[in-house]
Amino acid sequence: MRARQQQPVEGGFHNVHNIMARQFQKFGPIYREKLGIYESVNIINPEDAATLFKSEGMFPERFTVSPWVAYRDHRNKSYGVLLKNGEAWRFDRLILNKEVLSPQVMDNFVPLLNEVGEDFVRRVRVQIEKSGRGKWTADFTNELFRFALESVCHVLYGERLGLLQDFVDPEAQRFIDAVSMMFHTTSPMLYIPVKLFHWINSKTWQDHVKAWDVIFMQADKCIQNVYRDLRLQRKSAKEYTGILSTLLMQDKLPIDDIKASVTEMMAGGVDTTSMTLQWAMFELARSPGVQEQLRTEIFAAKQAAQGDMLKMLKSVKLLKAAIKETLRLHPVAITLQRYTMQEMVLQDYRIPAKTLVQVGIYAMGRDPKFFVKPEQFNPERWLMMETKYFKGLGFGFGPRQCLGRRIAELEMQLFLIHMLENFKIETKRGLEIGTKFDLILIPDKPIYLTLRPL
Ligand code: HEM
Ligand code: 2DC
Repeated sequence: MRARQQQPVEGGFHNVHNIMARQFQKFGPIYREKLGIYESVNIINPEDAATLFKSEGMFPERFTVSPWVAYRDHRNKSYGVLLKNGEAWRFDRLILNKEVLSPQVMDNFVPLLNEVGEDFVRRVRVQIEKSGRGKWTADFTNELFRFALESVCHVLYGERLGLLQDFVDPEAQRFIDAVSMMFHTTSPMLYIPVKLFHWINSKTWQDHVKAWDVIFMQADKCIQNVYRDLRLQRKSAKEYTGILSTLLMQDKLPIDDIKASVTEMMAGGVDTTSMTLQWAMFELARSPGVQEQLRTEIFAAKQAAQGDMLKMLKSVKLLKAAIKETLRLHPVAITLQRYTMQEMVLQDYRIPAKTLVQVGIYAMGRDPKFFVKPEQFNPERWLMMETKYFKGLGFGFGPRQCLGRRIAELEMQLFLIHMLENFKIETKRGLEIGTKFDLILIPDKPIYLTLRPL
């Protein structure tokens, strides 16, 4: 009997998030763990996360995903901010922050991302029309990959790839598949010296290299296009022409460093927002009441803003809370990690300097100690909660937090605004979807959703 019954917490690699949640139940809010050749101290309390992040200093370092570094060394490519550390990281990061994360540039992104959101709605309408059944039922994974890549490329390059049309450039689809393959082949090599895989020339390492090769080749094509247009002065100096061309014109960063970070952003912008949006739609389909509340808020905000999208975005509090709530239950990253800079005390334990500490944000988000009725999808909790102190950590924290955070947030807000304005999102009742660790956390089976015009 045991062999047939799938135990809720078992089965190694793809299940590390549940294993970690169980360890916290077993050992309490702090425990030590050996991960292959690495050791880490794992914590779950928001207060401990606060202690950790408040002492992180000017050059925070997270766990190094060594296969990603190994690929760049193998091909002799520069590291972007994702993989740099110390002074070199900070130098690049401060320049990038200005163009990617600062509030001043958000206004430039809104029209670009809005256009992509509107095109997605148009595409859904066409599909509904084609179906002849007044609705569209599908696994939206690839549709959302295309939406996310189209979005991030529009802000990076100031250009459309046309991924929401019927005919999609096979090269763009190859890029999308390569990013998923890159994540998928990372996890088996995560805690083992990559050199081992290298030496035995394992299939995993080969596939990993092939995936990054496709990613870098495609990104390079996009970058060259923008570079050429800039030299030929094809674009007027007035309009906003995207992150890359701004960085190129500034000439503060060497071109290889610009390329490295832009490639990381292009790759980092696909599976992250798309999976989060898929989870958000799934949760909204399961909570029609919440879905209707959001719709009401959106219609009211639209009325008040009179077509001014920037203004509208300022008054959709519940929608923003819904995205936070989605990331609480379905974070992209299972943990946040930092190497301690100085010695510190967590839960009465003395943690030496240079220790790898992981904040289990997946486990935290599902623990009743920190969230009342954690299993419930309840965006309002973020508007009422007595303390949100170090609980909303989906994008990380501090100077090393997600560089794409503001792009991701805007992209997801605009997507959901347009979708909820136009369609009802439905799913089969009682459908349970689990989570799978594939370096990032993703659904463990396809999610079928139905979109129906309002
Ligand atoms: C880093 C989450 C979307 C680019 C991170 C980190 C997290 C994260 C947790 C680590 C932060 C830390 O250690 O404190 C997410 C989530 C996303 C998302 C939940 C969407 C829902 C994006 C997008 C881009 C991006 C759209 C590209 C535009 C990056 C980069 C880093 C990073 C470059 C490394 C930054 C550094 O080391 O300085 N992300 N991310 N992410 N993310 Fe995102
Ligand atoms: C994976 O134990 C599990 O945003 C490890 O857009 C610890 C770890 C370290 C770094 C994390 C990684 C985990 C998950 C994926 C993250 C990554 C930092 C950035 C990356 C969270 C939790 C991600 C997805 C970036 C990826 C950009 C890349 C495609 C160029």
